Amino acid sequence: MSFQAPRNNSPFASQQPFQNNYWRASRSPANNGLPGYGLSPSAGLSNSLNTPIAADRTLPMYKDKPYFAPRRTGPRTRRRKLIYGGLCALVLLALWYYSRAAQPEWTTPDAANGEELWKWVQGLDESDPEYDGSSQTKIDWDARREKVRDVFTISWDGYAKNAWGYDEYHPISKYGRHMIAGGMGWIIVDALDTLMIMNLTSRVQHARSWIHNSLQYNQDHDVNTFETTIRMLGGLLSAHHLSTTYPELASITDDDEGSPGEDLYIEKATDLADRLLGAFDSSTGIPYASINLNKSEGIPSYADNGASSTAEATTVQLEFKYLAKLTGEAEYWQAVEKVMEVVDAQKMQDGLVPIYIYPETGQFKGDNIRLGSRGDSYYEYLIKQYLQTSEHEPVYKEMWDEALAGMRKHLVTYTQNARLTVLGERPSGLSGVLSPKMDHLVCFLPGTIALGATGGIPLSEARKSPNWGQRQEEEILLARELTKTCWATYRITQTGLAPEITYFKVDDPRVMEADMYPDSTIATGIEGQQASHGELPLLSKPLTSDSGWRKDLDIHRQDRHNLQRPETVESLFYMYRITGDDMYRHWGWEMFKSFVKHTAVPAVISRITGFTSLSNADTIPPDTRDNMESFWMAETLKYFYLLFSDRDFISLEENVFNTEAHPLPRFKPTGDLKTGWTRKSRTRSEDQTVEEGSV
Ligand code: DMJ
Repeated sequence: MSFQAPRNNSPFASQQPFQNNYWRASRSPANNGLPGYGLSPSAGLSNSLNTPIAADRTLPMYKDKPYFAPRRTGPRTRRRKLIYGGLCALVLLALWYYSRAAQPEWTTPDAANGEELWKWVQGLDESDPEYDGSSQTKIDWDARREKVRDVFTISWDGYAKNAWGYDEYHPISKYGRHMIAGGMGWIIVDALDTLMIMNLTSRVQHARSWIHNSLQYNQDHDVNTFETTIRMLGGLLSAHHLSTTYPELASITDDDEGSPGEDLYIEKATDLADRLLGAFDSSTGIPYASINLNKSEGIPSYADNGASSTAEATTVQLEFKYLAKLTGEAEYWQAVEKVMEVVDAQKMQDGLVPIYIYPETGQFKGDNIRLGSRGDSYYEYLIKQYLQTSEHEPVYKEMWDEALAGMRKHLVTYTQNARLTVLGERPSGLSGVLSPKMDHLVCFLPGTIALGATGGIPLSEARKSPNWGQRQEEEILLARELTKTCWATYRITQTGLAPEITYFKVDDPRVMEADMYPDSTIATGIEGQQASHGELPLLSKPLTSDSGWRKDLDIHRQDRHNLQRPETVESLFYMYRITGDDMYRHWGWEMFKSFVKHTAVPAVISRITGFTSLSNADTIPPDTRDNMESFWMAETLKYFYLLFSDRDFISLEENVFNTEAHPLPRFKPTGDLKTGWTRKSRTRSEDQTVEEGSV
C-alpha cells in the first residue's frame, strides 16, 4: 500500500530543485556513458513519503483503522457534544474558507476571463460560412487573434491549476495523470513555444522553472520514440530557437550566462536525444517503436510483428538534424539520415510506401498505403527536410516530387455529386482498389503541397520564378481542392467540427485525376515548364444545398469523435500564408467558433474552465470525452493564432514547422552534416546521380 500523490497539485506547491546543474552530469561508466544518470529524484514526483518518520512505513487507509464501538451516552452528554461539535464544525469551516481565500488561484495579470468568454460564446451567431469574398466589411483580425489567446490561457490556466506537471489533463473531472511514473512534461514542454508565440511571459517563466526543477528523463520506462521526439525534443528545440531568435517575444532567454538554468532547453534536449539514440540501434538503423529512457534501449513494437510505423521512423529527422547543427555533433544527423537511405533503398513504386517497416531487415510489412495514420508524416518530412537545410539536400525534393506525382496518379479521386477531391487509401497496395476514406490526419497534406510548390514564399512571388510552370499550378489547385474537402468535413456535422474519419461516395470504377484532367502534367507525363498561366479554376461545386455535397460524405458511427486535432487549421494557415486568400481565414474563424462553442467545459456558474475532446461531434450538445490532448495547445491553437496574425509573423521563409507545429530554423549544413548517400537506380543498372547535399 503506498501513498498516492494527490491528483490535484497546486501550482504553488514547492518543487525542490535537483542538485545544482544536475542536468549537466557528465557521461560516466556508472551511467552507461549517458549523461544525467543517478540524479536525485525530484520533490513532488516521488510516490513514497520522504520524511524521516515516514521513511519505512506507509500511510494506513481508513479501512485499516481499528474499529471502536460507540460508548453509550446520556441526554446531557449528547447535548453538550452537539454544541461542542457544532462549534468545532464552524471553526473548521471558517478555517477552510480562510485558507481557500488566502490561497491565490493560478492567475496572472493577463489571465483570460472565463466568464467573459462564456458570455461571448452565448452571443455567437451562426454567421454565414459561405464566404464568397464579396463582403466589404473590414475585419479586425487582431481582435480575433486575441480570442484565440483567451482560449489558450483558459486551457493553460485550468491545467496549471488542477494538474500542474502531469502528462494528461482531464478538464471535466479536473485531474491530471502521468503517462509514466515520474512524468514527462508532456503538456508543459509541448505548449511552451505557443506560450512564447503568444507572448505570455509569466507563464513561460512558470513552465521554465518547472522544466529546470522537476523534469528528468532518467526513468526506467518505455516511451514511444516518435512521439517523444516530435513533442518533447521538438518542443525544447523550438523553445531554444524562439527564445534566441525572437527576443521580443516572451522568450526568457535561453542563454542567460551564469544564471541557474543557463542553456536549459539545449541541455535538456541533448540529454533526451542521447537517450533516444538507443532506439536506432537496430541492424538497419530503422528505429524501434519504443525506447527505455533510462537504459537508452530500443524496444520493438509489441504489435505488428515488431514492425515500426513508417511515418514514425521517418519523422524524427528535422529534430535530430537541428540538434546536430546546434551542437556540432554529427552523430545525431547520421542516425536519422541512415533511416532515409534504408527506406528509399526499397525502391517503392512511384514513391508511395507501405505503413509498416521492420527495423531488423529494413523491409516494408504489408502493402497498405495511406496518407493517414502511420503513413502521413513520412511525406511531410521529405519536403520539410529539403527546406530545413535551405535546399541543400535535393534528394528530398526529388523524393517529394516523386511521391506527390504518385499520390496524384494512384490516390486522388472525386465525389459523385459535388466533385470534391478525395485523397484515398490503397489497403492492398497499388494494384488493389482505391478506398475513398480520409482520416482527419490527411488534412495536413494540402498545406504541405502548397508549401512544397512555392517553398514557403507567397504564390504571387513564386509565379515570377523561371522554375514555375504548369505542374506547380496544378499542385496549387490540388491543394485548394483538398483544403475545401477538409473544410467540408467540418461543415457536415452538427457541431461544425470534423469527425476523426470521413468516407466519400465516389464512382465505380474510380475516376482518377488523369481521367478528369487529360491535359494535366500527370496525364501527359510532360512537365510543362512553360510560363505560368495563372490560377486554374476549382472543379468542385460550392458547398451549397443544391450541389448535393452533403450526400457525398459519410460518417460511420465509430468515427464521430473529434480530438481537437490540428491538421485542417494547419492547412488553412499554410494556404492563407501562401495564397493570401482571405477565404482561408474566414473558414478558420468559423472552425474556431465551433471549437469554442462545443468543446468548452463550463463551470457550475456561467464560466468556461477548459476545453475537451468530443466522443461524438455530430450531435448537439456533443458527447464529451473528458480529455485535452497536448496538441490542442501545442498545435491547434497555435495554428489558429498564426492564421489570424500577419503573414510575416514567424515567417514560413525562415522557419520549418515540425509535425507537432514546433518552429525550427532553416539553416545551411556544413562539414559532416550532409546527406551522404545517393538514391539507388530505379532501372537497376546504375545509381541515380542525385547531387548530394554535402557542403
Ligand atoms: C500530432 O501529434 C502530430 O501532428 C502528428 O504528426 C500526427 N498528428 C498529431 C495530431 O493530430
